[in-house]
Amino acid sequence: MNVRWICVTAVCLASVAAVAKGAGPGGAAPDAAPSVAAVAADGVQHITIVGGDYYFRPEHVVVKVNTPVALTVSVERGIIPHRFVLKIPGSDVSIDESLGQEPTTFAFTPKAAGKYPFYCPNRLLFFKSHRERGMEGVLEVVE
Ligand SMILES: [Cu+2]
Repeated sequence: MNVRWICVTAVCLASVAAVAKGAGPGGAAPDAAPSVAAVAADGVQHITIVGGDYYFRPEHVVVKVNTPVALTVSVERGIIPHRFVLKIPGSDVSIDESLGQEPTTFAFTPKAAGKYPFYCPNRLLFFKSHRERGMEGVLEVVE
Protein backbone atom coordinates (compact mmCIF):
# COMPACT_ATOMS: atom_id res chain seq x y z
CA MET A 1 0.00 0.00 0.00
CA ASN A 2 2.86 2.27 0.74
CA VAL A 3 4.21 2.03 -2.81
CA ARG A 4 0.85 2.75 -4.29
CA TRP A 5 0.47 5.84 -2.14
CA ILE A 6 3.81 7.15 -3.38
CA CYS A 7 2.70 6.65 -7.00
CA VAL A 8 -0.49 8.58 -6.44
CA THR A 9 1.46 11.38 -4.83
CA ALA A 10 3.88 11.58 -7.75
CA VAL A 11 1.00 11.88 -10.21
CA CYS A 12 -0.57 14.51 -8.04
CA LEU A 13 2.62 16.53 -7.87
CA ALA A 14 3.08 16.28 -11.63
CA SER A 15 -0.39 17.62 -12.30
CA VAL A 16 0.11 20.45 -9.81
CA ALA A 17 3.32 21.37 -11.61
CA ALA A 18 1.53 21.30 -14.97
CA VAL A 19 -1.22 23.56 -13.71
CA ALA A 20 1.29 25.96 -12.17
CA LYS A 21 3.18 26.15 -15.46
CA GLY A 22 0.12 26.69 -17.62
CA ALA A 23 -1.65 29.17 -15.41
CA GLY A 24 1.20 31.34 -14.23
CA PRO A 25 1.02 35.12 -14.07
CA GLY A 26 -0.30 36.36 -17.36
CA GLY A 27 -2.05 33.14 -18.15
CA ALA A 28 -0.20 32.65 -21.43
CA ALA A 29 1.28 29.20 -21.78
CA PRO A 30 4.99 29.24 -22.65
CA ASP A 31 4.26 27.58 -25.98
CA ALA A 32 1.39 29.88 -26.96
CA ALA A 33 1.20 30.45 -30.70
CA PRO A 34 2.90 33.66 -31.80
CA SER A 35 0.78 36.65 -32.68
CA VAL A 36 1.42 37.42 -36.35
CA ALA A 37 0.86 41.05 -37.26
CA ALA A 38 -1.19 41.69 -40.39
CA VAL A 39 -0.37 44.56 -42.73
CA ALA A 40 -3.30 46.95 -42.56
CA ALA A 41 -4.73 49.01 -45.42
CA ASP A 42 -2.40 51.85 -44.39
CA GLY A 43 0.60 49.59 -45.01
CA VAL A 44 1.44 49.46 -41.32
CA GLN A 45 1.65 46.44 -39.06
CA HIS A 46 -0.35 47.41 -35.99
CA ILE A 47 0.48 45.53 -32.80
CA THR A 48 -0.97 45.95 -29.35
CA ILE A 49 0.82 44.61 -26.30
CA VAL A 50 -0.59 44.78 -22.79
CA GLY A 51 1.58 44.35 -19.72
CA GLY A 52 0.89 43.66 -16.08
CA ASP A 53 2.31 41.96 -13.00
CA TYR A 54 4.35 40.18 -14.43
CA TYR A 55 3.72 39.51 -18.08
CA PHE A 56 3.35 40.95 -21.54
CA ARG A 57 0.54 39.73 -23.81
CA PRO A 58 1.10 38.57 -26.43
CA GLU A 59 4.59 37.49 -25.50
CA HIS A 60 5.63 36.48 -29.02
CA VAL A 61 4.92 38.85 -31.89
CA VAL A 62 5.90 38.25 -35.51
CA VAL A 63 6.31 41.12 -37.99
CA LYS A 64 7.63 41.45 -41.54
CA VAL A 65 10.98 43.06 -42.21
CA ASN A 66 11.12 46.41 -44.05
CA THR A 67 7.46 47.10 -43.28
CA PRO A 68 6.41 49.84 -40.87
CA VAL A 69 5.35 48.78 -37.39
CA ALA A 70 3.11 50.70 -35.01
CA LEU A 71 3.58 49.06 -31.63
CA THR A 72 1.11 50.19 -28.98
CA VAL A 73 1.90 49.27 -25.39
CA SER A 74 0.00 49.84 -22.18
CA VAL A 75 -0.28 48.25 -18.76
CA GLU A 76 -3.33 47.05 -16.94
CA ARG A 77 -4.48 48.72 -13.75
CA GLY A 78 -2.02 48.30 -10.90
CA ILE A 79 0.29 50.15 -8.56
CA ILE A 80 3.58 48.55 -9.60
CA PRO A 81 5.43 50.72 -12.15
CA HIS A 82 6.50 49.02 -15.36
CA ARG A 83 8.72 49.90 -18.30
CA PHE A 84 9.00 48.69 -21.86
CA VAL A 85 12.43 48.05 -23.31
CA LEU A 86 13.04 46.98 -26.91
CA LYS A 87 16.37 47.41 -28.63
CA ILE A 88 17.22 46.24 -32.13
CA PRO A 89 21.00 46.26 -32.56
CA GLY A 90 22.24 48.06 -35.64
CA SER A 91 19.07 50.12 -35.95
CA ASP A 92 17.61 53.24 -34.41
CA VAL A 93 15.12 51.18 -32.41
CA SER A 94 16.11 51.77 -28.79
CA ILE A 95 12.96 52.00 -26.71
CA ASP A 96 13.03 52.40 -22.94
CA GLU A 97 9.84 54.01 -21.69
CA SER A 98 7.72 54.07 -18.58
CA LEU A 99 4.33 52.52 -19.18
CA GLY A 100 0.93 53.71 -18.10
CA GLN A 101 -2.65 52.72 -18.64
CA GLU A 102 -2.71 55.33 -21.39
CA PRO A 103 -1.35 53.48 -24.45
CA THR A 104 1.98 54.58 -25.93
CA THR A 105 2.68 53.91 -29.60
CA PHE A 106 6.17 53.34 -30.98
CA ALA A 107 6.61 53.57 -34.75
CA PHE A 108 9.59 52.02 -36.50
CA THR A 109 10.54 49.89 -39.47
CA PRO A 110 12.60 46.78 -38.72
CA LYS A 111 15.44 46.45 -41.22
CA ALA A 112 16.83 43.03 -40.34
CA ALA A 113 15.30 39.67 -39.57
CA GLY A 114 15.91 38.30 -36.12
CA LYS A 115 14.46 37.77 -32.69
CA TYR A 116 14.58 40.74 -30.37
CA PRO A 117 13.55 40.54 -26.71
CA PHE A 118 11.28 43.11 -25.11
CA TYR A 119 10.98 43.26 -21.36
CA CYS A 120 10.44 45.26 -18.20
CA PRO A 121 13.74 45.85 -16.38
CA ASN A 122 12.19 47.19 -13.16
CA ARG A 123 13.05 45.58 -9.89
CA LEU A 124 12.41 46.34 -6.27
CA LEU A 125 15.54 46.38 -4.12
CA PHE A 126 17.14 42.94 -4.10
CA PHE A 127 14.12 41.11 -5.51
CA LYS A 128 14.07 39.51 -8.93
CA SER A 129 13.54 41.88 -11.85
CA HIS A 130 10.15 41.93 -13.51
CA ARG A 131 11.84 40.39 -16.53
CA GLU A 132 13.02 37.47 -14.43
CA ARG A 133 9.50 37.11 -13.07
CA GLY A 134 8.11 36.64 -16.59
CA MET A 135 7.66 40.14 -17.90
CA GLU A 136 9.36 39.60 -21.22
CA GLY A 137 8.57 38.56 -24.74
CA VAL A 138 10.09 38.45 -28.18
CA LEU A 139 9.57 40.49 -31.33
CA GLU A 140 10.39 38.22 -34.23
CA VAL A 141 11.18 39.92 -37.52
CA VAL A 142 10.85 37.66 -40.54
CA GLU A 143 11.69 38.04 -44.24
CU1 LIG B 1 7.59 45.80 -14.66
